[in-house]
Amino acid sequence: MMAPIGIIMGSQSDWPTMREAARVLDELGLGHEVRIVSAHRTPDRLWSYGKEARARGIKVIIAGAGGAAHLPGMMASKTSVPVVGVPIETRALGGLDSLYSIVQMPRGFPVATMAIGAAGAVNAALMAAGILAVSDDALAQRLDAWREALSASVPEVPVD
Ligand code: RP5
Repeated sequence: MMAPIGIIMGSQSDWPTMREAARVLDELGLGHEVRIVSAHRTPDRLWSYGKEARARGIKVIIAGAGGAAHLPGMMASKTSVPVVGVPIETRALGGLDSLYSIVQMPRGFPVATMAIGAAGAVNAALMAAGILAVSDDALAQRLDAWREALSASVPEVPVD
């Protein structure tokens, strides 16, 4: 069966961050494919990925990019499949560049923009799971269990 979630990123260098999204999807038993798709270096790949995504059965796209981070927004321009954007932390500007590039979409083409870095990647996976869980009760139960396990792992008292 086709993976319902596409994780795409602008570069191999984004993978250590985006791998966090893949790990959470694995924990939730959610199928995903992973591809490097760069808005600048492989624009034709971006175009065909966006053009074919819905027909291929992709239901949510998680897109991570850093710097002049045009990938999530351009993907949202090419497909109406929901795009969740992850701003990658950058050395020069700490990821604020990525965040601003992704979040300030013009009216009509939304990108659901997460926090900068690994927390954003994890939350992108949880957001994608939440979207799919609207019409999948078994997944909703797994997502609730995941959240409960996280709550249960938080100690009441800090240790030295
Ligand atoms: C972006 O440029 C990528 O998403 C990456 O975050 C950034 C730097 O890419 P590399 O030069 O490390 O390949 O397109």
